[in-house]
Amino acid sequence: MSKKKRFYLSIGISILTVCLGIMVFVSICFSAENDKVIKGKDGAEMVLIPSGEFKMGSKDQLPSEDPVHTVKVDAFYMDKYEVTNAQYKRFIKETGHKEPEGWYLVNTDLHKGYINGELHNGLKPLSDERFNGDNQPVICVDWEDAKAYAEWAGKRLPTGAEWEKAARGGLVGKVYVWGDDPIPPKGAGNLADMSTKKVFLRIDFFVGYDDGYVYTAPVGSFMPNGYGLYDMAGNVSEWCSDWYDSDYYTNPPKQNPQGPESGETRVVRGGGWNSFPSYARVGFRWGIPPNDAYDSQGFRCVSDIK
Ligand SMILES: [Ca+2]
Ligand SMILES: [Ca+2]
Repeated sequence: MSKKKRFYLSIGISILTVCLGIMVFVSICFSAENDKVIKGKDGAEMVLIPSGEFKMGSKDQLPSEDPVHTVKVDAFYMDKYEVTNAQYKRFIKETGHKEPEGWYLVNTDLHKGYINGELHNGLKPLSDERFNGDNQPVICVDWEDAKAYAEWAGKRLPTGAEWEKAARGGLVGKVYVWGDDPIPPKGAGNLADMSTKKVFLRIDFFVGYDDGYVYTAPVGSFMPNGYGLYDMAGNVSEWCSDWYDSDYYTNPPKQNPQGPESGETRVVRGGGWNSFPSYARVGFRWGIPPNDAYDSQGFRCVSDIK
């Protein structure tokens, strides 16, 4: 082979190698991009929440949120939206699981002031037109219902730490998922707002904010957070897997905390359509007995990286 031919051959091989390298790089990038969103067995879109440390808890709020501490959480997938009526109906159809039936505590401090002559005792969420749209979140599911759904879908409920990392969406030290502003920006979420106030006259609500929904809104109606998750503040509050202990943050595990070994109530996060504004704070956590069900209570699922 002449010197000239060898020269052109080596140029050709170099170009081919570079092209192959670019193709491999692009294909890796696309595959990583595709893996950021998957579909669960129940058809729900799930987004990748990356592994890493985050600051859990709130400063200058309630003792149960204090102290702010660093927690590392492994990567996981989380449902982009709260579980909907349509998804829950399919679960009922395929498993024979009982339909949710609502009831409402009227004489506790927690709910005092919410009632405007309207009791939700015996509410049938799947036939009540205020709540039964296919894309509205399922309500009145207790913790056992939520766990059973998650298992049917090949998923699980999030830990409190997973929920909070996901809800913060990469923001650090903020009071709400939208930032620190006590008046939520337009489209922040379905919260106890001026629309709710028109029906529930004594409700404690976000003054100066109107999202247009008295009850639950179709999931995904408002803006997503930094991880592409919807309704992490409001619409329905969400069950987590942990037992609740108000002192848990005094000595929490630094990596993938699972909550206390035992307890009487399970952790609930995020606040719902009728919650006190403080319940919508991203660091706020509280506990509800696992067999209680409310008209502002729902859930979403997570799954591990396979
Ligand atoms: Ca609202
Ligand atoms: Ca929610």
